[in-house]
Amino acid sequence: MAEINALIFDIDGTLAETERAHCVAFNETFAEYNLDWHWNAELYGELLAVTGGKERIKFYLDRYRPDDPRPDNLDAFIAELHQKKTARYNKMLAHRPIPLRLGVRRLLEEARREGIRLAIATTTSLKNVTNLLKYSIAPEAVAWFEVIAAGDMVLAKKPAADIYHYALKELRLKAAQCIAIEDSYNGIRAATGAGIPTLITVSDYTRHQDFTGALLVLDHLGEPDQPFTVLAGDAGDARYVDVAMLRRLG
Ligand code: XBP
Ligand code: MG
Repeated sequence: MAEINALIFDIDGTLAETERAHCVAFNETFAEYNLDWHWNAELYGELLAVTGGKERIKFYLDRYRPDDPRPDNLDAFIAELHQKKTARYNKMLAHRPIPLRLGVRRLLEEARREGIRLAIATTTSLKNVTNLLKYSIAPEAVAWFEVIAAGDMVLAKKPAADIYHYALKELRLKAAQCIAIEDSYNGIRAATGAGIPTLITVSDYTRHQDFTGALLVLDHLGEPDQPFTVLAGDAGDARYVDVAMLRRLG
């Protein structure tokens, strides 16, 4: 049995299926600026290979619009677009909260009862995290998380391990004392790159990605009456992820 001191959660795709709302917010912002860019679901799936909204816009321009004229200060223009996108996305979180994925609330609440520390490691912007926690969990849920490592707090986003190194430093824990919960190839590369054992719950966009090195790959965390399906690894007799199961895995 491993002693687990902290659970470090990814946000997008792991806590909630947020990417559809991100995509809508990007497209509405492009329309507001009269840009003839439109990211359909298939293209967005490809663009998710690049984490971080600003980085994703830059990648899109380089890959799909190489001949478009560029404003003088492209980075500043992208930053402005991204700020508008973030504002739109946060309005959506408030007006129509995105439900947590199956088993997330139960596991968070159990971890809190058991004295296991909670942290976030994500590429998305800090405001997106705090508002998701506030509107989708509870007004006070931001305080449940001792460390929120997000967005531009590090230079290199996932799959770089920087955001997980940052979270470990803030938690003052070693990688082996934590478990990361992720949904994507970029996420597992980042977490395991920092040496953190990682559990995967696949999401809408990531089901067919490579999760080599995961402790376990599941369709979701499960509930007592809605067991998970194991996609890779050995979950023993467990039917849903709880603290006892994580201790056995870790
Ligand atoms: C999530 C992301 C984020 C969001 C957009 O990846 O890639 O970029 O799509 O957020 P992960 P911002 O779940 O691996 O952290 O626009 O705020 O960057
Ligand atoms: Mg994710």
